[in-house]
Amino acid sequence: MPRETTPVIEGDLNGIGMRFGIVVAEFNDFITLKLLDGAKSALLENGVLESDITVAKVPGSFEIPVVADGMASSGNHDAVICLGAVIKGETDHYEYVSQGAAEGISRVALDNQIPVMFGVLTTHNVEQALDRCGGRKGNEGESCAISAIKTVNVLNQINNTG
Ligand code: INI
Repeated sequence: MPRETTPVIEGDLNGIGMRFGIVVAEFNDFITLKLLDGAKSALLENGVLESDITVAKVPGSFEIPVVADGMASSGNHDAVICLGAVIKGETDHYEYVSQGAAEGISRVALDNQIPVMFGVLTTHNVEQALDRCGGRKGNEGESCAISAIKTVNVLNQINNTG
């Protein structure tokens, strides 16, 4: 008797025809603009058209979820990529901003049923953030863009639209 194979859905790295929203925080923009460069380059390298990328700037990471929700609910984007840099200071502010951003972003994804990527660095110091926006540890913006394309392709297969 022939063995059945288990169907596995895998998202490939083909972004042709996809539309993306990017929300980027201006706070710590010496980091976040590098995340934005990384995200845009990865989208363009994988077939996304420049005209299919919309960038929205917000003051800080705490404001990312509400604008990501606006983008996600507009129906104009296949996925939203959220970029920010929360760097630990001397007060508890860091905890509230990073928690608000993380919880808000995950809620936006589930409420709208589209991928909303968490590209908000939460680090103890500037050096750790620099390492992750094109330094020794790669570029989190680029990683998010790649993950976004793959996740859209997984969802498209599940919904049979891809
Ligand atoms: N916003 C950031 O994106 N990163 C930070 O490190 C940060 N710190 O440390 O304060 C930060 N604060 C601003 C915050 O996101 C809001 O813009 C502000 O609280 C107004 O809602």
